[in-house]
Amino acid sequence: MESGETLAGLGELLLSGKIEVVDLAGVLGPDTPLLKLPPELAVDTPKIEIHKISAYDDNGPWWAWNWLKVGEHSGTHFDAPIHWITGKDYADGATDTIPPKNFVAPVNVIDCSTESEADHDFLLTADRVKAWEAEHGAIAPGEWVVMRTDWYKRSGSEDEFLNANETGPHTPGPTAEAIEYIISTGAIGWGSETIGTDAGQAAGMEPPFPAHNLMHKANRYGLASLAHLDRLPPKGAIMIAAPLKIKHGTGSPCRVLALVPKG
Ligand code: 23J
Ligand code: MN
Repeated sequence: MESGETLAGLGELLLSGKIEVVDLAGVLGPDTPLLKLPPELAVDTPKIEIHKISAYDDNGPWWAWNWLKVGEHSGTHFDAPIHWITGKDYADGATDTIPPKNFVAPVNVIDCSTESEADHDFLLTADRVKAWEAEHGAIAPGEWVVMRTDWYKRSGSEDEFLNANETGPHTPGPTAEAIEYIISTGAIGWGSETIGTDAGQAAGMEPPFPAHNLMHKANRYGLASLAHLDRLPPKGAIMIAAPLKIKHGTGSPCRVLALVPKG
């Protein structure tokens, strides 16, 4: 393929709508659901605040602008390798040091929506990932793998989204073996529609929080609280997920986009 011609063709397909830009982000604001950790273990990320500086008024007569209070791991967001202790020493593992070529990559979408509706603690296994590959094609090095659960449909209510009871949060996610297998394919990252990349009950897994522990140990990335994965094909979309270039940042809210062939 001649790259200049291919890119010009992409431009035409985008302008004509034959390639659609799908928004995979949720709204970032005071009502965005946030992770709640056991108080004996950890301090939580603070509630998001949007503060007005001016809105065409005495504080700025011709302009409107705000300032934000927002944790790195809020809403639809990117997990960098240094987020976890297992990835802390990667020089190219922070939001400001990850090679930008890794922010644009093909995405594999594993549909677990039926299972996740029937079982809120549904776990994606390595065998299930291999069965998906047998049906749709192999996961290639440098690609993303994301788990479609339709969980984003609950994001209007923090209680429904976190789905916690006296036994903790109940949300779908991957097993440690599934993550190990995904790493072995050379995939660049793992994404989910839930509050984090791990299942609700992942604190009790071995290792605890395997998506975080193992992916970041392998210098791979995470995406959490993705939306609208039901609008993507199993294969064939390109995902753009670029975190803010926060100095030594561990993650960042992210406007994740997908380029999807139409028709
Ligand atoms: C900190 C501690 C545990 C978890 C998380 C953060 C996340 O899910 C996150 O947003 O990276 S599970
Ligand atoms: Mn995170």
